[in-house]
Amino acid sequence: MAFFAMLRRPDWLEKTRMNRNELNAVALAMVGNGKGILAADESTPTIGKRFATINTESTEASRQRYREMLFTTPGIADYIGGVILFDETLRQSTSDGVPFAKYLDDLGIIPGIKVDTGAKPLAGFPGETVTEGLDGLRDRLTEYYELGARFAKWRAVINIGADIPSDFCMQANGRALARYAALCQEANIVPIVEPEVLMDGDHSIARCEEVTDAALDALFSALAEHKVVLEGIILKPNMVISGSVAADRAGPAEVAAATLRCLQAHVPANVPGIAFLSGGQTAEEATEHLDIMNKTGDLPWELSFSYGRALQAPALDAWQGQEDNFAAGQAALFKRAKFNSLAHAGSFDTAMESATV
Ligand code: 5MM
Repeated sequence: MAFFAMLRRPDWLEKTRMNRNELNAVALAMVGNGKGILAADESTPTIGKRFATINTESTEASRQRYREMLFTTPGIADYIGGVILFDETLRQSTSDGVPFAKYLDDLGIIPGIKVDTGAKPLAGFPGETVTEGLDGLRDRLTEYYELGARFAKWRAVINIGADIPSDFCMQANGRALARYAALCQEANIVPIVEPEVLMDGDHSIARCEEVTDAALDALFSALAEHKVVLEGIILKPNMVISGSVAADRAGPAEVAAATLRCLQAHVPANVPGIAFLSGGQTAEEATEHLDIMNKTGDLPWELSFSYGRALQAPALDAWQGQEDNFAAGQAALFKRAKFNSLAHAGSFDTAMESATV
């Protein structure tokens, strides 16, 4: 091969819009500088379930108003670097008519979009799922970029049970995540890759670690095969934690140690950021766990948060679907965002939970 032909990168990256430096800069803007991600991408059925807990009807208007409450929280941009939106929300605007994507971008918060179409039963593998949404994804990503999205999210769901997960399920989900991530990078969109090992069940923390190990192993093998540029992704994993109804649940120090052990074994140092999901932990637990991990220091990646429930549950509870509670809902979100930002820096103290913010 001629010398200059060897110097050229004859791979697909040359033929696409992808700019690896730009992807890396976006990823770091999402989770660097003590910032994290607000996962506000509940699909219509999921937000309906959340609203049902506060006896609030889920309509296009109530969903808009709730998301407006979250995004217009004064001071939120100090702690939140990215917001994951659902398709409907990306097309909505503030009450003043400013598209949410523009509103967020003007604040310095990067808008993102959930692009998977949900976890569906994996044929032939009872109790297991594979996430769908690859068909037509290239065209959807082009449209989402035009609407302002600069990152995307895809969530795979791995269930722990008596005989599950199977290796096949983890491989199938890893490959789907990798195909999604490659398509995102082609469209100059940072992919959040989320292989969620569910907390549901009575399994031990050791079992969660074993499964998370296997899920991350399958994921990073698939990402390599699909030539995904690791500098341009964000990993959104579960923490390694006991099952939600386990008899003897591991404490915060053990959760932090097991999670770091797992991540250090599987996540290459050139991944710019890891942003945890909260997965059913209380808001307080999710903050404390993140803080302990960051207090250990000397980690190769930004270790941040991409919480849905752990950021929103207190805000939803304070709001109760009532216009009079708009500011109270914002204050509740502000508190969680600030505390998680402190935890990102390893500067949180659980005593702050009872102090006024
Ligand atoms: C916010 O919830 C997200 C969307 O869920 P559905 O697709 O079920 O509507 C969800 O993917 C979320 O981004 C992650 O699971 C993290 O949220 P938690 O609540 O686990 O922090």
